[in-house]
Amino acid sequence: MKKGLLGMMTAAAMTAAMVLSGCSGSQTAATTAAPAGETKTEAAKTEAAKTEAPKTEEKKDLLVVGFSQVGAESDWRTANTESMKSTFTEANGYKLIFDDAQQKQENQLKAVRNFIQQDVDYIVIAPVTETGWDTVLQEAKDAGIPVIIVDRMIDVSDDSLYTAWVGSNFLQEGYDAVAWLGDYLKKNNRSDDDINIVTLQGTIGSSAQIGRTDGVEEKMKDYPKWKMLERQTGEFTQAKGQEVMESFLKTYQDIDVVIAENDNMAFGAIDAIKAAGKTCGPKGDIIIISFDAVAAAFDSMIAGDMNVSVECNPLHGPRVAEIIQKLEKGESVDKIAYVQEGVYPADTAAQEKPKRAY
Ligand code: GYE
Repeated sequence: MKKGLLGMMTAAAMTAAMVLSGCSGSQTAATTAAPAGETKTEAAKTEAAKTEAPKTEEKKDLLVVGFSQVGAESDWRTANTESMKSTFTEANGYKLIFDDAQQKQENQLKAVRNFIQQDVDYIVIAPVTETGWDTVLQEAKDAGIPVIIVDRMIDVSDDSLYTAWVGSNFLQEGYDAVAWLGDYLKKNNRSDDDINIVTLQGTIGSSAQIGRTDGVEEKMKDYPKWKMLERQTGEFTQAKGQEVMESFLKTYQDIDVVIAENDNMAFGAIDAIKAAGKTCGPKGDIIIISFDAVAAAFDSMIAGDMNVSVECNPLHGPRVAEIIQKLEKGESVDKIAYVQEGVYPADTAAQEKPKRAY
């Protein structure tokens, strides 16, 4: 762990220093600056580090990042974890302390407090839910440790409790799903039909659930013939998605569309539909709309089971690293940064699949 002058400052002095420097919370900005009188070129420095610096010195220079991850509930999450782990490596100048919260916010709060105790350089959180963060983030702020939020958002009373957020526009994803369905029904001359929809929601209270549910609900108002029969959470997992879909199929005889708020729940729903002797996908009875667009969703579309997946990009490792590097240099960073995403219908799947990175 790197400690310098700033690491010894009191929290109040630290806040004052950050305000004065216009830096949005880098604890270590000053500690990485070259000492006065340093004249070596970058290349010479690298060379010197290779030959002269003892191993322990190199270790000392690593930026310590504590990352509290949601869990391992989906393919998206696996890709996200992989992106973070392959970015925050010792070779790249980091020591990553990774914590899997197993989808429980209480575990995240413990992890963050642990990071504070270990006096890490940065805390990165992929939050399970939006609310409940004020107290622990105040503790991080008091300790002078910058917090970066990734993927889902947080809802805090004071925005200065985190330095930056990067992730997806989940509301837009919900809008995109409705726009796709409207077009699809039109192309299939079903615009005047009554359309019955069920939704498998993600973890209740997570931004990905809130945005996708609200986005669909808002835009559905333009389609008076569409009816949302029921929404229930499948916790973003395949097993729970299957279980909830089984119960939907028992309750409702005439489901036209399933909206699964992630691919893994859609896979579970597809299994349930097949087990009930029904069909789905472009040639089947039930339309499957999903979110994430992970590799397995493309396989499902190619197999003819899924109709569309609205992209949600999990490759946040390099994005978070870029934020940290800017903070290290004392540069300002965007408080909120959305990632650009697309919509992948089944008829594009075979062509797109080879280009996918996750
Ligand atoms: O859609 C889902 C994962 O927060 C965007 O979490 C993420 C969501 C993603 O479990 O598959």
